[in-house]
Amino acid sequence: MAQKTQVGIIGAGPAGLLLAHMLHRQGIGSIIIEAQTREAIEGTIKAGVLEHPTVQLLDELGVGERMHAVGFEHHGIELAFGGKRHRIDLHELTGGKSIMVYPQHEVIKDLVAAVLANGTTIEFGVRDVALQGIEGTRPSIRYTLDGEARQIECDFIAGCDGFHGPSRQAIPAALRVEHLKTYPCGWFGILCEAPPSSDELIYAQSDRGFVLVSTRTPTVQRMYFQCDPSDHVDNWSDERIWAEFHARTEGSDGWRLKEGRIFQKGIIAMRSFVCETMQHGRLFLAGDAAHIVPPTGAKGLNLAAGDVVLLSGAIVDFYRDNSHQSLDSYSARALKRVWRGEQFSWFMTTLLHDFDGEDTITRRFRRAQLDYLVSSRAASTSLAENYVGLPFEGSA
Ligand code: RFL
Ligand code: PHB
Repeated sequence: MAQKTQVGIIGAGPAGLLLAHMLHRQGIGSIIIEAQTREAIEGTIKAGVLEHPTVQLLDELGVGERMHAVGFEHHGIELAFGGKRHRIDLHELTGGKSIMVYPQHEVIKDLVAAVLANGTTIEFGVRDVALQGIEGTRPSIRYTLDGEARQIECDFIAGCDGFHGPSRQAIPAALRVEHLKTYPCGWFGILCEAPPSSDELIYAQSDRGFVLVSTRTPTVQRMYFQCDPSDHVDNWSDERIWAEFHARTEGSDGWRLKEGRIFQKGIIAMRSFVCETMQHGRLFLAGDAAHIVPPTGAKGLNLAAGDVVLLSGAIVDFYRDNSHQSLDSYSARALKRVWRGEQFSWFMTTLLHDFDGEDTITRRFRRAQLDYLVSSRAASTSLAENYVGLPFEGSA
């Protein structure tokens, strides 16, 4: 079976869904194909923090209602080190900006509902996806659904299929420069039934390694501690997990993390990756398909949103003015914001994690940088403006 549309979108993550919705609002048709089921994408626990520009974008697109109703706007974060907690007042330092703690799977639910409501087709559970003819003017995507061979013929393909998807590989290897850094640590993430331990996120550095205290709802908390990436969740009883969290977070002020029943555990790898270029012929990559960051800066989903703003704008320009100009410069423009987010994520990761075998001078440098960050307004402001998110290109 062959279908025709203007933009064929591979992947119903934040990037693919946002793109379909933005294109629809400009009268441009698309079809999304997704490898997983709707239940799976709406239930996978991932990101928690939305930057100020992402929140604004979701509002502009009319999909921000539930986010404001059940998400939490935070005006600051805390950096904990040397037994003390230090507040970074994001709101004051950035002229009134903030971040939103709202889980990625809730964003996905909002976007899937909006995209289906506007009449866009999402085909879930596809297999054997192959991109064809991207160097010509009429590319196509072949795939199977329930064993039946299918095809989408389109003007453009948007590769929004995450780090492991096939789109990036469709760019000839000789035309791709891939930059990769693997960190010698992972994050052990838990979800637990407990009240919040803090009104704001805590990024804690200690000699035993990093801890992040985040939240989901008034009764569900999200927390992470730095671990060996090759460790296994079965090695960690609930008791051992809590002992590790306490040992890494307790300081001189008597503050103590609140415990609760742990109902989800997982280990996450930490990588920085960028693919240059993000486009080839009629194929355009967006989001994790082209770049990933370690989660310490809370940037991945937000970088995906920035890509989609540029890509949808370029596609709109093409249909409105018959101009290739914005499309041709998509990768170069997108990569500027991507590299900023990549550098910030690396900075936050190396600032807050301890790595085995480090020399003592590196540890002292880290402490000097942390002291500077919390004592200099200039340094705090730089952290704050990156954390709340730099403006998307072309937006205020
Ligand atoms: P996604 O979300 O990976 O979506 C890609 C989609 O493509 C589908 N797919 C295919 N579909 C069809 N055919 C194929 N052959 C396919 N292969 C794959 C997949 O099933 C999937 O549905 O990429 P996208 O849209 O680029 O979005 C990126 C974000 O998901 C990611 O960057 C964030 O989750 C990163 N991240 C965070 N980002 C933030 O902005 N703020 C945060 O606070 C934050 N915290 C995090 C995070 C990621 C984490 N993990 C789990 C890696 C915390 C964690 C723990
Ligand atoms: C989360 O709540 O999952 C979260 C928050 C901040 C980060 C990463 C993840 O930097």
